[in-house]
Amino acid sequence: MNYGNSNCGVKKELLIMASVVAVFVTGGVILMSSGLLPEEKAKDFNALSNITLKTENIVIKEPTTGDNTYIYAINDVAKQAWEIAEKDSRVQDILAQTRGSAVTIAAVQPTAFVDPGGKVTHSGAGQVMITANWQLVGGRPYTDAESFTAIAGKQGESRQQIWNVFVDMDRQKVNSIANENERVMSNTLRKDIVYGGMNMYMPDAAITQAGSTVKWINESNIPHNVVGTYKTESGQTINNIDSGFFSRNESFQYKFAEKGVFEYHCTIHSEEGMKGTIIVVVP
Ligand SMILES: [Cu+2]
Repeated sequence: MNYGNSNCGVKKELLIMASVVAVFVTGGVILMSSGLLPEEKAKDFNALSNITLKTENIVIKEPTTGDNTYIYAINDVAKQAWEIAEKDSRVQDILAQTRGSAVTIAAVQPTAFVDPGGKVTHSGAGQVMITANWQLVGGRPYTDAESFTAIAGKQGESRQQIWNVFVDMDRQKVNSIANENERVMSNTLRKDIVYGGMNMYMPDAAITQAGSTVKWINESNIPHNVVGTYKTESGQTINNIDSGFFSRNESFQYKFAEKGVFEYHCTIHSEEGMKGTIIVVVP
């Protein structure tokens, strides 16, 4: 699992945002020292330019053998939202129901803000997304990566179920849980082809031979990307791969020259578990 990267992606965006905020703050300070009348100062005052987002991307649980659940929070207040949610019996029922699937739990709200004095503020609304992903090949659960050759020609089915858990941070309880319609993507599997849909890759893991070119095809109406690190057998990083975003019917391809493992995700849908693995073996 290479979720470290997905978090880095988010951090990078926030870093850019923080720099933009920093520029605004600096601008404000210059205005204040330029001898403007109080009314003029007030006109230029923008509360939003004085705060910055606080994000830590805390990993709460990494997937282990026998429990493919990944839990993370975007900051320590969102982490508390998860701690409240996990005590709720309805949430516990969902987790019992999704056992055996790849589950991603993302505590995405509240957003925390830091003012120039270092004070952290946040809203009282917490949100935790629970996403379960599972795939079938030829009608059977697809749990271990198989070679593209073995699965080619068979019917692949990728299913995704999402629950949004809304948490009242002040009252320390779950307010409501919204269950989205199950998403299904199905297609005939092909050698060295990975389908990208809403919001999953199929097959999510597959084995190819060194020297092969694997192609990702976007079959959904929204853009996706393929971002990750391709590591050789020795663990040496040989390439950071970033496809850029590609839209419906567009594709991205990459030639895997050496034995190794490529773990990747879509940066905008990783919280929904949109990730995959390509295992490269020597013929
Ligand atoms: Cu995506």
